[in-house]
Amino acid sequence: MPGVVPTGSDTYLCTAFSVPTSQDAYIVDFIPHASMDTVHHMLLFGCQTPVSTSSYWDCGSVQGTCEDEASIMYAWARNAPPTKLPKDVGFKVGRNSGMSHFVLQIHYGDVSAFRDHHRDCSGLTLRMTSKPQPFIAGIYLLMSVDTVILPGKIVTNADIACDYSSYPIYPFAFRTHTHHLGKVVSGYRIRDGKWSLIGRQSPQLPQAFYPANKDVNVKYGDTIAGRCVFTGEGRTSKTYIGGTSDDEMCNFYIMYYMDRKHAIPYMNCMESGSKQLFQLIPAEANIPIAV
Ligand code: IYT
Ligand code: CU
Ligand code: CU
Repeated sequence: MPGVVPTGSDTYLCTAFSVPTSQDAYIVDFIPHASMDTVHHMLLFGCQTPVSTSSYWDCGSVQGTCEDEASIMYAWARNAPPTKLPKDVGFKVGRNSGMSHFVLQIHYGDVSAFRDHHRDCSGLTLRMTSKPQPFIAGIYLLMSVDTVILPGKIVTNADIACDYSSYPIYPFAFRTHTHHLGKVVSGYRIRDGKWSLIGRQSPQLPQAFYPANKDVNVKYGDTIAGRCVFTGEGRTSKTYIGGTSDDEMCNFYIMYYMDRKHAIPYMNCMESGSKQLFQLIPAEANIPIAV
């Protein structure tokens, strides 16, 4: 951040910068620099066109990061260990890969530490190389687009599932995201009818990328599925998917690597899957995680 002074608690500020080369480049490491007393979380997005050309801007409202589709590449959250990319794995960036800019979003939580009006320069160092990496990192996003949570209803599941029909991916980290009503979010691979856990976490814990279950790869013919468990307790009206903190979201992000020969850096799944399929989801997916 270019020396910012957030003005109130829960301010979201964004800053953009362009990939400093015209050739392909690979991010092989992320080194966070964040003041623990003020920064609640940081997200790094890659895209072609940031929404602003200012040195920084307020990006608190819905998706105030990029004009085109933004892809998340890194998440840092207070009190969570930072994610490391495996050896020989890099995120491909640069003009050719549709990723000519980075947008860093910082959520400043408690701003009482700014009473002295000091300027904040929290951010990330990206370690990059022009050397092609054997494996390319990518993100598979499962998201619900149509969940409605009824007021007072104790349990509402948001189910998402898609058939996977590409080259093998090797998940190594996952991230969950909901707003206040999410209790647990789980992601699975289904192969020959058998459900294998990729990751499961409470979205009320810091929303960083956590290590995924290493033994679970995903290949052609598999199904990828996810479930978010919500509660409507404490609400007096219906809750829909949306951008404000009174709305909800159901996201399960899988960070994977793929052979560079046929790498696809971003994929997503927005289908709700069949009721029949989800009858076989392991019981753990319904068990809230205490926070
Ligand atoms: C409606 C919804 O679920 N939005 C999510 C997922 C999402 C992320 C990106 C949707 C789009 C994106 O381009 I990147 I379209 C969402 O907004 N998630 C938030 C962040 O904005 C990334 C999160 O913290 O996961
Ligand atoms: Cu935050
Ligand atoms: Cu959200």
